[in-house]
Amino acid sequence: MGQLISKLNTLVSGLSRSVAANIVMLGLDASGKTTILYKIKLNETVKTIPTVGFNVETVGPIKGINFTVWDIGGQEKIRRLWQHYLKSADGLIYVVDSNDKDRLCKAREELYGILNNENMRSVPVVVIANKQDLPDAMDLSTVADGLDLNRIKQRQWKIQGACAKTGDGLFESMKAMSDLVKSYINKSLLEEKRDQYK
Ligand code: G3D
Ligand code: MG
Repeated sequence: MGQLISKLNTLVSGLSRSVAANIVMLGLDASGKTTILYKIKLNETVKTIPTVGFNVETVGPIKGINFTVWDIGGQEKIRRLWQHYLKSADGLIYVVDSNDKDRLCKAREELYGILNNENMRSVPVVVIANKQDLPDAMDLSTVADGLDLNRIKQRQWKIQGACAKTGDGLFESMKAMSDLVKSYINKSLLEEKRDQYK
């Protein structure tokens, strides 16, 4: 028993130094995923073209964690390919265009389609309510209600408002993801180890 606890402690203290995590960033087309990725990576607002496959970048926005962020195209015809990227996900960033009231319902359907995927088990989610700069943007509680976030029970989630063009709210989004992912990875590894020692 003592040996088990000391091994678990080593594991946890190792993890608290630095974590590498696979983050999948999804959301309907034009919600702002690619703009977010390159704002974090380069701190530049890039001219985007609709992403057909995926963009992938390793970013270290928060000390102690490196994210490999998969920004996957959101157009209807390629949405069914999303699941291939979910297998190794440690966290989901789900981007919503807060100005697109007409498709909030569609965004909700797609979100639960992803969360119900068997590979997503209890992976944590950060919802970025993007485009808060636009005058008619829905506020956070309207987006949260529209996505029915309170029905999410067996995973941790957070919603954060942002404007990808200026970068407002992106640090906070990454910080939230980093906190949730660290606790998710620690918990998964501890459970794995516990099973081994049973
Ligand atoms: P996607 O990768 O999710 O498909 P993009 O989305 O990053 O390609 O962005 C789609 C459009 O939304 C782009 O405009 C982009 O500039 C714009 N956009 C992204 N984030 C914001 C934001 O926070 N505020 C505003 N006002 N616009 C944003 P274009 O005109 O190039 O199609
Ligand atoms: Mg894109």
